[in-house]
Amino acid sequence: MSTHTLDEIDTIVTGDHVEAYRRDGFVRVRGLFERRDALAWGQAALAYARSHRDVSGVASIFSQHVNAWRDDEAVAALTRNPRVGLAAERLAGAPLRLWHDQVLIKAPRKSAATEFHQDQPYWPHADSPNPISMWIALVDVPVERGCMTFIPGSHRRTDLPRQVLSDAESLFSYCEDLRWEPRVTLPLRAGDCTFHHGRCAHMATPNQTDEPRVAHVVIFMDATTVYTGAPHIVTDPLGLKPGAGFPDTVFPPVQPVAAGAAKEGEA
Ligand SMILES: O=C(O)CCC(=O)C(=O)O
Repeated sequence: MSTHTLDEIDTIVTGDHVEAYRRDGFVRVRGLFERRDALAWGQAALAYARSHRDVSGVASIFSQHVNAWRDDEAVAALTRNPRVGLAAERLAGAPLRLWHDQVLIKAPRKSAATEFHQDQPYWPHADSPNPISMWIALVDVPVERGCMTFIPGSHRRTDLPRQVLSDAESLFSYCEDLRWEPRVTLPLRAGDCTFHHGRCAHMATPNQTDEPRVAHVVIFMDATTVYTGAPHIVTDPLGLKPGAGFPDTVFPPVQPVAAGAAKEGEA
């Protein structure tokens, strides 16, 4: 895999990125991974998706494979890559733990838009003010293939109920003001990524091309997040107690690593 060291996180995820993320609730980071590595992970993600059940319930929008890192070594090498957690913590400015990962594929030509929504209302989390998702392009993702669009500043709307990502009106029915805010659409090359806060409203365009859109999303929550007991595909089988923290085995904390202490592949 690539030759970047962890020292380079501070040069890849710059102070400007941190400022933009905290102001807008999202940011694009170019070249977090080498293109050839991202494309190889794309092949691994497609192979994983072919042999595992789609849990999305919205196959016309995307297929979704949750917690792939737990049973696929190649996917785990991306989800658990030290650069991913370090970049997320640098942007969030708080200690984090993994919530889950997901392979999201929009099928060629026949996928619909993922409509505007915030993520956090879907999750059984309390006391988690800094949730952050890394959405990494494992193929080139121009606008025509299903890249992400964000509403700057919408992460401050922490009062909204769960919105339906198959309904273009859902978010705006709860918050008409957001309809009139600017929208920022961010095409990505393979190896680029966007980070977004769990309350930042976002959508993704349909895939109108002949190639699948392959994205890998790694989602973090505050290390101190508490389980609410609300239903969720990730926590339902685990028998967690409402009010308890999340166990490290399934939701590992981002490991603090001293600058220069580890190189790629050594974590
Ligand atoms: O990739 C998509 O279509 C939507 C992704 C999304 O909603 C997310 O990562 O939170």
